[in-house]
Amino acid sequence: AAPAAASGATAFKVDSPHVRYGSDVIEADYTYDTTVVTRDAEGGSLRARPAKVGYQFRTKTNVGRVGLMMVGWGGNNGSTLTASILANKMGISWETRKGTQQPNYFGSLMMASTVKLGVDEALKDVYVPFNEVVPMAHPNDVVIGGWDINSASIGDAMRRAQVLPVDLQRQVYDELHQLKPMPSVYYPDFIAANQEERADNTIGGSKQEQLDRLRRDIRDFKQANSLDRVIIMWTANTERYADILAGVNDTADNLLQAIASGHDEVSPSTLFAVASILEGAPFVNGSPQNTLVPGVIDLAERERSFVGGDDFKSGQTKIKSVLAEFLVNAGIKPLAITSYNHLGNNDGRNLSAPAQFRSKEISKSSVVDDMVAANRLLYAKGEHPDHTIVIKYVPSVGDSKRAMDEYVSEIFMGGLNTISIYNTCEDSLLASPLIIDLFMMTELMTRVSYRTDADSDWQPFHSVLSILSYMLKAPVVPPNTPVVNALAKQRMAMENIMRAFVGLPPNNEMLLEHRAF
Ligand code: NAI
Ligand code: DG6
Repeated sequence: AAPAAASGATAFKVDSPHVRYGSDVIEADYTYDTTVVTRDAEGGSLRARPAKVGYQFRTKTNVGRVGLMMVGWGGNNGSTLTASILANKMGISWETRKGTQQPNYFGSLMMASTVKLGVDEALKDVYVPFNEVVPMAHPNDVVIGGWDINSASIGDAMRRAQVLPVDLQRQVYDELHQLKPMPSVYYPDFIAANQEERADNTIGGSKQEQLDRLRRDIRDFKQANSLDRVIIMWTANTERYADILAGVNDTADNLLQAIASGHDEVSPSTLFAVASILEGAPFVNGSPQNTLVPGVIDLAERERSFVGGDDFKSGQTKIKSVLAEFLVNAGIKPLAITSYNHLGNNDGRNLSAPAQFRSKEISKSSVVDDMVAANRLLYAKGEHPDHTIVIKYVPSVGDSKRAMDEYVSEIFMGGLNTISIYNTCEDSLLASPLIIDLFMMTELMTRVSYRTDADSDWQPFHSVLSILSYMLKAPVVPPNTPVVNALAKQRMAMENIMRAFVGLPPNNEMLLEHRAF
């Protein structure tokens, strides 16, 4: 494979009077074309009006030195990702039964997929790496750190995870053994009781003192590694849902007060989100629980800091967000989606407790809602297919998750169509590249600002990064904005917004140059 580009490389320059390359910024004038629909009267006819909005985008091109701090660093995802980045960075290959295996970034949208740039003089498509449309951080250059309630070094955590091949583990162990997670916040009530024996690396004190400590950890990590910015990623155990309580976690001020008074309903993950926001560090929640309570969103908006979530969308749900869209958009009516999982890693163990399972059940269930709601020809208002989620803990399969899905749909003239899927895969090898994509996309958004014709001040995108939706099972979006679950739409949004940053029109599949000439 071609050598990976270093941080900040772009594959092309845009030749346009609307795009300006400065010494450290790219500025682009952009016209956003939309269609505004109005209704004449109740039940009356629709009118569609093409509309244009003028935007300017400014992207800082100097990526600088960037850090990734993972909460739950010693877990399967955290240790697998750290070992894999080291292998990529050092070009470490390993022996398998089939021969020598080279490291790669397969499974990362940014690192291993391409986007169509345009057509050349011979009308042939030209593709470029996704991460070279605009300057992006490169995972090989990122400084990694983090927290875990378990004190194992990342080398020992990698061995415990039993995910990567032994010959690779052997080569990276010594370096990873030097890496020790910082102590973290442990409230036994939020994760399964079966995790208690892991908790030998915890922070004491009051909630306020813990918050102050996490903030200091972030600042110290930045300073010790001379970092320009750091992204915080929750890849720790799934927590139970926090109750949303008026006066506690419903507004920024109430949440800060609840922390100061040590209220029980503030979860560890919410404490990390608050610490990140107050330090101006973007925070992404890779687990399903409701870390981003209203008070967190309010605080992020107030501090103009970024948050994203929830729950890495790695396997079964990713397929669901493709298949459900295909079926509904083909005019086929899913009646029942039944999804079974079993897995034997520590995540599966934690999810064997009812309250933690419930968090995962919620995030896995919401994924077809927007597709169903978009088709009133198939579904009456409020109608929904049966959707059942089952997860079982089977220790012997380890990280090799099994996922079984059955889709029963109504087809032409009352017929039934049943699709069954059986998927086997190392869970952490699916999730680790998602962490890279979330990190890269979030980092990019810290360097982008925009203004519109109506507003002359440069400003960042909204604090809630819905652009991360592709990588997340239950995307959190800005208040009162639509959730998009369909995978193709989520990818298209990322691709076309990044094209807009360099003044290029959105990609579409009209192919008029081949159909109307
Ligand atoms: P894991 O159980 O191997 O790792 C979680 C780590 O978090 C453990 O080392 C644990 O000691 C630590 N931890 C727990 N509470 C903590 C706290 N308050 N502060 C710091 N560390 C804490 O789990 P794994 O497989 O790495 O997954 C991590 C999370 O990602 C889980 O919530 C899982 O549901 C979620 N996820 C995983 C996916 C996958 O495919 N692997 C996909 C989607 C989500
Ligand atoms: C069992 O469902 C364990 C979970 O952590 C999943 O592996 C994870 O949520 C990935 O789910 P999905 O549906 O994206 O494969």
